Amino acid sequence: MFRKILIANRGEIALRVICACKELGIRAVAIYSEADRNSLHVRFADEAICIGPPPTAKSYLNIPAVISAAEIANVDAIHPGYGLLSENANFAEVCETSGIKFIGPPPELIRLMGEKEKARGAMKKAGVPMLPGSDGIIALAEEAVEWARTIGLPVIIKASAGGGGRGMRIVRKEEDVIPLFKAAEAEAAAAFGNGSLYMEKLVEHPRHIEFQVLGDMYGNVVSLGERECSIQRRHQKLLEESPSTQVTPELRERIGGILSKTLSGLGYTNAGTVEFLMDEKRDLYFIEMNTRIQVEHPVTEMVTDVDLVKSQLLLAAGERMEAVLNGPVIHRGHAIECRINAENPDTFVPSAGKIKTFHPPGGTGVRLDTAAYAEGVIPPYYDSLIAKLVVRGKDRSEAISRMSRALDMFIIEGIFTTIPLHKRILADPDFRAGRFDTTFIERFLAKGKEAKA
Ligand code: MV4
Repeated sequence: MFRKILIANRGEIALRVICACKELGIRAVAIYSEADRNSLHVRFADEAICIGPPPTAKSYLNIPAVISAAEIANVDAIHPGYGLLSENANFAEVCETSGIKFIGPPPELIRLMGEKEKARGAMKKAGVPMLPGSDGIIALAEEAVEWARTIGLPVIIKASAGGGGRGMRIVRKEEDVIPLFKAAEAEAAAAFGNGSLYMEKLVEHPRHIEFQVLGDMYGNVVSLGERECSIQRRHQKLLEESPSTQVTPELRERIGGILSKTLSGLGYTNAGTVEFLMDEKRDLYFIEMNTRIQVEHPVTEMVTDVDLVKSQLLLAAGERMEAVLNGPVIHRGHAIECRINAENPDTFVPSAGKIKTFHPPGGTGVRLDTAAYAEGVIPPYYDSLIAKLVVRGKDRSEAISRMSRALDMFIIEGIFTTIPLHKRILADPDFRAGRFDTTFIERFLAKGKEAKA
């Protein structure tokens, strides 16, 4: 097992990794920017090293600074958390060449899954259900017209280097293919330094459902079931749950089986998330794979009782899957996570500053992952996620009641938070009935505006 690891992250996820280290008897080294001197990840780590000024480009994203800290602290491994350097294949490669284990899949797999159209090709070849689409990159706008005819309108043009919806265009009319292709190409080139595009059949009103996987170094890959992530605004998830009301045990088994076989064949190791769209016929189609631990991993932990971050550390150290999991993966009850952001709940404008009052909710079935505290300061430089409120109940109805009361008992004063928005979502009749897809939040917010006007 590792003796000491460096955590190349901040905020709640850095604390989450520290929890796993403490329980496994591993020493944790924090890195921090000048804005994070008083952060809890610095306080709870065994050692902490300041790596630079507040902007991420000069601190948490500065690979030479992170590697130097790892070398000075003499760590065995680096956990990248999510965001920041977590899906940077070059960083993973630099770690390995410096003799430091990168806690994640091999760099080649990070690179493969980062090229969305290559990931699609690899997963399709192995039998993962796929939407009709272009075979590979479309080099010219004229070829895009041919593909749109073959696939059938409406289609969606996507950036191969993409993510977060940038470089994406929906096309409904043939005459729009060329101009929208050119617009997507320019946007992708500007955003990612790579204008490569591919095309897929458009799924109208999709649900976003993702599967959690874990792999060991001996070819064993297991699926831990799905998370329903359709409640999103501008590609930022607001609330996630598990299980999905739309996934039957049979579907969960079938997709899980396909994923373990496919990812084992690709040599996948450590934690990963496979994203699918579900259409109105309840069929699932692969869209992309994330090679990191995700923000919403606690909902899977709550229903499976598997500690995913501990599992990451054990698997990266070479433990076998059967030693990491305590028997077969069982799904019990229902979990919901609300992402609490330091934002105005009506305008979504970030709200940095000092927290004056902080009262965390507790009680049966309630988990709070946060690095926030009373008198603590939320700096303006980073992601606005400040807490993840997660509940488990015996069923979806109990989880919803429990989340509502936990939100009522969560007090944060001094900054704006999205707590009031979550209270309203939990009270929505369509949400409560499980009647929603990725277009839910837009209608929900429009209703709210009308009510106020
Ligand atoms: C799609 C789609 C419909 N059809 N692909 C958006 C981000 C990117 N990761 C994938 N996305 C989508 N891909 C096909 N073929 C609709 C979306 C989409 C979406 C997906 C998941 C969650 C929220 C979304 C919001 C708008 C569009």
